[in-house]
Amino acid sequence: MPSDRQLTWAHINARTRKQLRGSATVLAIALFSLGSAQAVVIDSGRGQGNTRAPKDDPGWNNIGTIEYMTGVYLGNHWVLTAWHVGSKPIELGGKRYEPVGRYVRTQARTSEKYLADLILFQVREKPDLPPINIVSKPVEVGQWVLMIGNGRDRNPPRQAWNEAWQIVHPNQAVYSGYTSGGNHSLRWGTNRVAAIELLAPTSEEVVTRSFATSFDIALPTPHEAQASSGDSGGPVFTKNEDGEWELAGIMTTVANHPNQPRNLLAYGNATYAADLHSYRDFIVETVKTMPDRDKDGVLDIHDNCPRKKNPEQQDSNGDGVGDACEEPPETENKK
Ligand SMILES: [Ca+2]
Ligand SMILES: [Ca+2]
Ligand SMILES: [Ca+2]
Repeated sequence: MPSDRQLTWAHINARTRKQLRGSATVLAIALFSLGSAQAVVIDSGRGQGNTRAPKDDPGWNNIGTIEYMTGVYLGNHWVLTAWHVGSKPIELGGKRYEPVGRYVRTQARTSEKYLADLILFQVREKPDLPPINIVSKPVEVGQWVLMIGNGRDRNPPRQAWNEAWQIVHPNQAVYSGYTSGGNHSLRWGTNRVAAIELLAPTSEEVVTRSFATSFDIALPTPHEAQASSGDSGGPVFTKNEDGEWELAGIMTTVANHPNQPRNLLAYGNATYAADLHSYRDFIVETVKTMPDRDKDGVLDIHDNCPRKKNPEQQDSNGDGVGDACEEPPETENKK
């Protein structure tokens, strides 16, 4: 799965284009290119903070790292992340949780024709964490969000660039922002919803109902945030009318300025998040289930070969992988 595919503006459908252009906060951007969400970078301080749970915590402990990307533990063994992140081991609170079988996972659909960049998979061992609630109402433009991701750290000094992305004096800046560093940290930041009801295509088959935030230099939120490399799969939380946190989005893609180098984060960049309200029923229903996909009477989370019937669970070499799932001897495998 290409995790940092670049898409051109031409891929973005007409509706997205119109809405983004019509949105005040992103009006300044004439053209975008879309790429995978790369880390939460924040505008505040030296950009190195917010690596511990915020005081008003939406569920920090439920956010884990998947390789260098991000996922959310929802409850009942289920993890939600971006489809392009994949079902892989997730580290939560320093502990690694193995997914149930590589191919035991469920991808959300946008329509009959299109899949969404969202998957749910189960981990074998159950983390001792509270469940996370999915938004019950669609997000609105201007609504505050808190986003968490394992993105790259940014370097402290603000830079100014010309159209060709060369460093210039701030007086001559066409763009300004930051360079990203080499380290990844789980970090939270804040922003506001800039556009809603977007359709974000990341391939011919994958189109995700999304909302977007914009990395603003004017009137920023206190920890103005933009996704960077590694934030894919990270959560975007909002508060409901009762003041309770709900999970509203999963970060999937970023929109950059034309020809923007990948290691730069510029004001006016946008973060796209899958709009979970659109996929709510699917997610809520899935999280209630404890599947036994091969119907051999052994639940996926216990099955040592979850896609093949092996009710006896035989495992001759005791490596946790059932005989039914062991690779055939190499001699038979050669082509
Ligand atoms: Ca089974
Ligand atoms: Ca089985
Ligand atoms: Ca075995």
